[in-house]
Amino acid sequence: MKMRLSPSHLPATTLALLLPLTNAECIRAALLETVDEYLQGLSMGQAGLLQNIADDFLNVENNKTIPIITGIIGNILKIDYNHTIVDLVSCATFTELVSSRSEKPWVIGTQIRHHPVDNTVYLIDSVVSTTGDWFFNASKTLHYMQNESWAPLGKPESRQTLLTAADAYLDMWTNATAEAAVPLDTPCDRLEGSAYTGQGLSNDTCRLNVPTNHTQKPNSGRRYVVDESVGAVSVLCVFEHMSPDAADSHLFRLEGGKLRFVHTITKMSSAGLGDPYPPRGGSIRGPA
Ligand SMILES: *[C@@H]1O[C@H](CO)[C@@H](O)[C@H](O)[C@H]1NC(C)=O
Ligand SMILES: *[C@@H]1O[C@H](CO)[C@@H](O)[C@H](O)[C@H]1NC(C)=O
Ligand SMILES: *[C@@H]1O[C@H](CO)[C@@H](O)[C@H](O)[C@H]1NC(C)=O
Ligand SMILES: *[C@@H]1O[C@H](CO)[C@@H](O)[C@H](O)[C@H]1NC(C)=O
Ligand SMILES: *[C@@H]1O[C@H](CO)[C@@H](O)[C@H](O)[C@H]1NC(C)=O
Ligand SMILES: *[C@@H]1O[C@H](CO)[C@@H](O)[C@H](O)[C@H]1NC(C)=O
Ligand SMILES: CC(=O)N[C@H]1CO[C@H](CO)[C@@H](O)[C@@H]1O
Repeated sequence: MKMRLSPSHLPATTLALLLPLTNAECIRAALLETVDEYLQGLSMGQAGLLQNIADDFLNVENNKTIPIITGIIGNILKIDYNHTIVDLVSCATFTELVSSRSEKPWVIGTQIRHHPVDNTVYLIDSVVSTTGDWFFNASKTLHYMQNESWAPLGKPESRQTLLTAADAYLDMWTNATAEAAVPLDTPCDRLEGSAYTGQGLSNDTCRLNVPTNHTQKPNSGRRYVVDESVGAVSVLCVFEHMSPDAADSHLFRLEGGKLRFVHTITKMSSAGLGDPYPPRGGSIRGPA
């Protein structure tokens, strides 16, 4: 009788050696190469520059699954600013970019997800905003984004601290005690579309205009990208408390355990986009 080799037959020490290897095979350079190809593709209006695409690849824009060639990449963008964070646990990246000088102005937040081990791309998931969206003004957004430092921290933030802060922030619409759990102390600057809460002063606060009605709809379908080294966490979700529902991107930066920057990109009028998410089922939050 043959013995089946299942994990329960492996000694614990072997398992301990195998598990970290799974994450180690998520290769930073491969993730960044895809970001580069995506940005080049947007600059040239060509999806064909994307390599290493998985068989089960999907392109999601503003919460709707659409063929990539019918989406934003069909435009030619002059990119003024791009900024990427890297999640080596979930094998994913988040890139924010501003294109203020194209035929139409754009501010875009994109999460790109890769299969571990072979690093093929299975999901490009974007919030794409333009004129008419929440506080939209690309040149103003550009001005503020360029003024901030998102450089690596001396001491990385823990994954759990980042996820807890992001969730507490996004829970403020439904939970009266969530605000107290967000490390919102000064200085903190929120760039909401192009609206800036501060003036670059040490007393800037992100408490400005936070929700006071805690019985609204939750911000659901949260998808996370976490980069401990720069203290950043990206969350894409649906703002169901807006009418109609809106596709939303929040990017948070913590310094010393406290919220320093918040960027939001909110696509108005994405009503009727009903494609199932997440397409692969289950949570894509990754291990805390
Ligand atoms: C993205 O930003 C980097 C600097 O952070 C720059 O070197 C690169 O050229 C930019 N890419 C595009 C397509 O604009
Ligand atoms: C964007 O903001 C800038 C600076 O406040 C302003 O000069 C410009 O007119 C605005 N653009 C649009 C399209 O509203
Ligand atoms: C509300 O937020 C607080 C602080 O984060 C948390 O402890 C509590 O569990 C939350 N309540 C619900 C119902 O999620
Ligand atoms: C921050 O300080 C400036 C200058 O002292 C003041 O004008 C401003 O009102 C203060 N802002 C807040 C949010 O307290
Ligand atoms: C709070 O939001 C809920 C859901 O949208 C709404 O029914 C309620 O009237 C709001 N309460 C206040 C005080 O605005
Ligand atoms: C976004 O996708 C979720 C998950 O499938 C769906 O429940 C929701 O209705 C969609 N939201 C919008 C605004 O289309
Ligand atoms: C990183 C950066 O450029 N920060 C600047 C943003 O603007 C304030 C106020 O003008 C400056 O003090 C910062 O140095």
